[in-house]
Amino acid sequence: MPEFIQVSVTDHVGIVTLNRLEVLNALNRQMITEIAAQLEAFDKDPAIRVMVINGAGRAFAAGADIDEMMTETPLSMERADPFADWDRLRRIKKPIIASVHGFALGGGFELVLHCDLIMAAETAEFGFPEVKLGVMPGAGGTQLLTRAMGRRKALAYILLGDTMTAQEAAHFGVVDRMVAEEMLHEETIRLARQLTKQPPLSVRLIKETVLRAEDLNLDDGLLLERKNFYMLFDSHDQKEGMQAFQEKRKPEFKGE
Ligand code: CO8
Repeated sequence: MPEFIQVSVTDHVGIVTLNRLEVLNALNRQMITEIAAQLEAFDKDPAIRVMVINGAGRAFAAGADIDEMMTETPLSMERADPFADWDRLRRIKKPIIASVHGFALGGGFELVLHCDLIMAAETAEFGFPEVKLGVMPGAGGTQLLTRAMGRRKALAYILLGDTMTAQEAAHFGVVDRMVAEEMLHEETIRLARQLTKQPPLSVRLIKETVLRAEDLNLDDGLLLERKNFYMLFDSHDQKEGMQAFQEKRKPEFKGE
């Protein structure tokens, strides 16, 4: 049984809730291991089509656990390899929605940036305060924020350690949707349900192809897109989707 997260399932949506209320869901190593293991389990489960990560209490997550981190040395981290679990997050094939209220700082913001869609309450605050602790982001913040908002704006936020409001994050395209806090859960589930109705194989291959677009040159990216496009013509859902169009009815996708 996981100690620092809660797990629930509703209508093909797997939900991971960060749950260390006394430290604003600060992420210790075990918690990241628990998150990675649960997302992998959802990824393998054919009944789950979309995942959500949210936070219990008054924050999403106020960063990595500073108490746990403060006695680390380069060698202790090299041996324990705390980022191996973060690498597992990047290999999840189904879409993940971050549903954020309150603080999403440091490692908490990095967890958000590992997700595919970001839904934010108006109260959400994002930032990388690591510079104020004499360190810097370490779980992908420099790379992922730069890809999300561009080099200059990302650099200013990370150098100064300033907090970004939900409104600013929405304006810069870092979050996809902003809603009133009292509507956050409902709107997140509504978005997740919308995704569960899409053909699952298309959804997985779209995620793979779009994520690779950031790393591949155009020729290789187009080649990957074409191969994945071809592959879908071997699926039930392609036949069903196109047949339903001709018969003027709603398709019933099976993920096959
Ligand atoms: N780690 C440990 N404890 C924390 C953390 C944290 N990141 N954030 C908050 N807490 C604890 C506080 O110490 C406090 O505990 P206590 O009640 O025992 O004093 C409790 O949570 C509540 O916090 P506050 O009383 O401070 O609440 P406020 O509303 O006054 O302030 C803030 C909220 C502004 C979020 C404030 O708590 C804060 O500044 N927190 C630290 C934020 C921060 O610096 N985050 C970055 C951490 S470094 C990081 O994330 C590096 C990631 C690299 C990847 C690592 C992978 C291994």
